[in-house]
Amino acid sequence: MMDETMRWFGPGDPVSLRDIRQAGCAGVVTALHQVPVGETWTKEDILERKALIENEGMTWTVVESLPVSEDIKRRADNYQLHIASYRQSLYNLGACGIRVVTYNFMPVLDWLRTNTGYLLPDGSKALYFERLAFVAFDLFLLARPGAEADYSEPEIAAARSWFESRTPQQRQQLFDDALLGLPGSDGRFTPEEVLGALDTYRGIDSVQLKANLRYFLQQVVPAAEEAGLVLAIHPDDPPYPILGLPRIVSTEQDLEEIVTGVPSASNGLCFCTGSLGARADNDLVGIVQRLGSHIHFLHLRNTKGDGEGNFFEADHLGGDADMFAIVHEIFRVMKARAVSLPMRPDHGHQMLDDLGKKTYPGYSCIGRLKGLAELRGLQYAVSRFVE
Ligand code: DNO
Repeated sequence: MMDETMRWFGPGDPVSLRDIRQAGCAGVVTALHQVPVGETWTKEDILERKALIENEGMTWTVVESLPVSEDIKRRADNYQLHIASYRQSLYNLGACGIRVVTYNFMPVLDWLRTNTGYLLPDGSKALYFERLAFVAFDLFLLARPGAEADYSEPEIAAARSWFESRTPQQRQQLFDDALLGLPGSDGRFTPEEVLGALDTYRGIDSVQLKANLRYFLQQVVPAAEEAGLVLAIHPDDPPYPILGLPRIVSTEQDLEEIVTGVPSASNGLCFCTGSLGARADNDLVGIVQRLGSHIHFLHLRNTKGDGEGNFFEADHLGGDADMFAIVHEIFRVMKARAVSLPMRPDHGHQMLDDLGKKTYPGYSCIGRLKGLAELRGLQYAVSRFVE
């Protein structure tokens, strides 16, 4: 069976470890969000977090994320210092018994949605990416210099009328949702901060960013090997360039280049069906078939797109991804490798009692519990007949 886990944002998370335990999880996915990016995670801090989890009868199965600093991604300023810290954090995590570390290499912003409270017909709420809202955000709220060049004339006109039909509150909501801080922090970016950060990527195209990722991996993969743990890179979300920034972990080819570029059992992938699945040209089942030996962590969720760049987060077994076929293929991989891969139900709808609670967008308890229960049923069924 897959190893069922849930993400926990630490002691400040309104979802408690007890909740996660009651959802039936044996494992927890968490990070030391309080440590500034670029600094070392000490053994003391790691052990303290580990003890909290173990006291609730679970294990700390995966670190998500050990964040990669912007300096490292740009290979500038303090990148060497940050890489040294990263290596040390890996040694410390390994010494404390952690075996899987997830990270991403998305410049400036992690995942991005234009609406974190998209109302579904039954009154529950989902995360939504609306193309026109995003274009309007880029052109009229962020007012990114040169942004017009990224869109066609009809698209700009449509975004303008979309924007003009919004109330000031709706515009503010779009702004807040799109610039939501990185997961695990309450911080929100200001437009000036974002524009300033975007500016630091001037001259860094996808070729350069790929070279920077490769350099980073050459530096940290040997440390991961020595520490006895595996790295799992998370794909871009959404999986294409945004705000003029390159994104290089979006397609099967990107994933393949990453694992073959620095070959090592410790240089692996986090297979996120929701992120990769937002691109119709990503063959999710095929990716598991062809790259399954490199997958160390699974994020299972589903998106529903309309073919025009808009998508919302659907039920875990609904949406565009064939979750049955994916889970079936994952079971084949686990059997061939004789491993149990950690998985978490990624995101969930805000529903029932959670509608009145403030939780991290996508990370309310009940929606994830529902997703996990559905995925659990699916995996029980699949495990009976996988050959
Ligand atoms: C979104 C998450 C991502 C993921 C990071 C990994 O909900 O899946 O934020 O944690 O990209 O580094």
